[in-house]
Amino acid sequence: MARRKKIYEGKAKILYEGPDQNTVIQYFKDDATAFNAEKKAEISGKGVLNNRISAHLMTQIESIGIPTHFIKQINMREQLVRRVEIIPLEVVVRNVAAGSLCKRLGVEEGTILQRPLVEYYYKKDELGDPLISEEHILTFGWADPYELEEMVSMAWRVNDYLNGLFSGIGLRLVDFKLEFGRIFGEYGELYIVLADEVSPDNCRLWDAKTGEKLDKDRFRFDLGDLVEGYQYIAERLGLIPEGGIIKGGSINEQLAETLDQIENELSRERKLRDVKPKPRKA
Ligand code: AIR
Ligand code: ASP
Repeated sequence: MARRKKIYEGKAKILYEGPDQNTVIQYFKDDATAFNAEKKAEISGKGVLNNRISAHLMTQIESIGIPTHFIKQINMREQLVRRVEIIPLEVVVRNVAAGSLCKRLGVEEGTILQRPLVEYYYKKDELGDPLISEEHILTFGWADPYELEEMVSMAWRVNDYLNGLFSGIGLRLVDFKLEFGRIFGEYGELYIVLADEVSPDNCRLWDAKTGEKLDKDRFRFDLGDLVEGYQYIAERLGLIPEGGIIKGGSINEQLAETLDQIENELSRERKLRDVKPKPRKA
């Protein structure tokens, strides 16, 4: 552990060098931040739950043919991922109006959108991740037209897939944020893969029946215990038993590790898909 070289530390995760130059270890911290880190807290167990939920959702997404950076979960807090060059954009998909959309445009929270809305934000903490248009992305070269098309089509597919997955377990996928990365192949060919994490830190999830908010909005707006909401999501996904693995801030480590092992066995059988070269249009 001590010899590991830190590559980058973000608000919720740390990246360490992986066992080879094409991989990275992604460590999930317990830190929670909101409003560009104006609000901060350490929430015991958050990292463990996000690691687990994200590992599961990434594996599911990969299984429908969408390439991701995810390789495998290593332990309670860490996963092995492919080393990518992060595209400095946040791609947000919305099905129901909430959050900054309501604030910016005066739309009532809960309004069902006529069609999923895709938005882009420039990933730049100093500027508070501002909303941008396709024109900005192309003008400043943050992504080229091919990459943009690829990201949007992947975002739509992820949305369709996750909508079905969550509605099947009584949850409503309101919106979410994705990040993408570039991988360069042996011959300089380019692949765009889903990167970062897919977890309740980045998704708004409401209980379909009661409308209860189960995601990071609990922390942002003091709506209730964050771990309780995340555990509920993990329970519904079948990742942890009813009653959870975290009680009063302490984690049942033995149980968590056994569950990780089971999940890893399953994911070995699911066989991750190789990222196949996709020739760039000339
Ligand atoms: N998001 C955006 N920036 C950081 C995050 N996590 C996610 C939120 C929400 C969606 O993107 O978690 O699911 C839209 O956020 P907002 O604040 O623009 O309404
Ligand atoms: N995590 C981000 C921040 O600290 C945004 C958010 O999730 O609200 O600003």
